[in-house]
Amino acid sequence: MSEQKAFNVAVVGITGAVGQQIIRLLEERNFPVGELKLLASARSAGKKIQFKDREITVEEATPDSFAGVQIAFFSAGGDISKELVPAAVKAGAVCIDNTNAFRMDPETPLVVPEVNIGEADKNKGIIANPNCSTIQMVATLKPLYDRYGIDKIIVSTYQAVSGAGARAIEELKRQSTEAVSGNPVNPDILPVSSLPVKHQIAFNAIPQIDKFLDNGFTNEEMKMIRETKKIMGDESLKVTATCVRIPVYYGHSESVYVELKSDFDIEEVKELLANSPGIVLEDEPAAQRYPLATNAAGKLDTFVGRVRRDLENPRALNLWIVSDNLLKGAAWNAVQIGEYLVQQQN
Ligand code: NAP
Ligand code: 3JN
Repeated sequence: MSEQKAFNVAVVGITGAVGQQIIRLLEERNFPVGELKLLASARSAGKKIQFKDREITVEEATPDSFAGVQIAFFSAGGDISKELVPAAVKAGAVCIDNTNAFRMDPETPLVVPEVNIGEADKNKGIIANPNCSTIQMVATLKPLYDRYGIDKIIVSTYQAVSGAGARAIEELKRQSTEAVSGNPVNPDILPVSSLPVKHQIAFNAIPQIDKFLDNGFTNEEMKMIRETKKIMGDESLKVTATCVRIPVYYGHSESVYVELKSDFDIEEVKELLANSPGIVLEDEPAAQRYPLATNAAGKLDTFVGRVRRDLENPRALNLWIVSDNLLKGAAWNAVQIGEYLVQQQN
């Protein structure tokens, strides 16, 4: 970003997988940071973190942490957001919240910049960042929604372990070594839920992300269903989801079947996707070129390929969508919203 008025910024959850990406992006994007508060739990208080030429000491996040803060990024879990976001708003900050705490609150905009950045203008101090799996799907489907209308979406996800935090990344490393060396594999973290039952993630696929709800869907699946409707501003949209954890470190992949409301030309669909902001079309079956988590990791864009008309329903498409879950799925979407706020005030 070019030189602009500086903003006092706080990052809550700075020591986590998402918080680390947020600070890296603030640095790389030359976000106009004035004072910077780096906050985490009491366990991390006193740790030193480098931001550009400053060495900043991590402080425990408390309701008193936000005096003078103008923009606060939250990624320390829903309970911390429920407790501290209201205090930050009271202190005058606009909070960009990566958690589930306020996403479905009718007063809180749920924003994916490529889809509905204008909603951010309606904020009353909180802007919610959607779930990672939702973000990459709606960012890709929005141009199709605008051009053809969408009736139904059926999505199956293949989600990286980093979506479950820094400890889940370590778990996959440890289990992979245990399995390859022929030792017993000891599951400890996944699936994340309050039950003590854990499953092996190395060389496996776990069809559960987050806890089960009474309707048989998991919380992650219900987030995708509800958030997609809210972001698209269309409660009539039919959405169903199956969310699966796979042994990949970074990058969520999604197989998406989408029924459009009008006829389409498949080449026009590809052109539309290729020309959409934040979307990269990678679709050359003859060259075996399509999106891969290993290629998407570390990138800000969302990648789409395997674009093909359904054989049974001529108004339906099948797509393969991949993005870095910690970047576009969390930190980058949040920093993009931050950049928009900065732009609006300059
Ligand atoms: P993580 O790697 O486990 O990091 C958790 C962070 O929260 C750490 O900085 C931790 O600080 C901090 N924290 C924990 N308890 C705290 C407390 N009592 N007070 C203040 N800070 C506390 O998890 P992550 O992957 O970064 O995810 C963090 C949160 O971001 C998730 O819970 C979720 O709500 C959100 N998230 C959103 C998406 C998305 O799809 N948009 C994706 C992933 C995560 P310590 O190091 O001091 O414990
Ligand atoms: O597991 C994943 O791949 C994504 C996880 C996201 C997540 C993890 C813990 C809490 C969320 C989220 O952003 O939906 C939350 C939350 O809702 O706060």
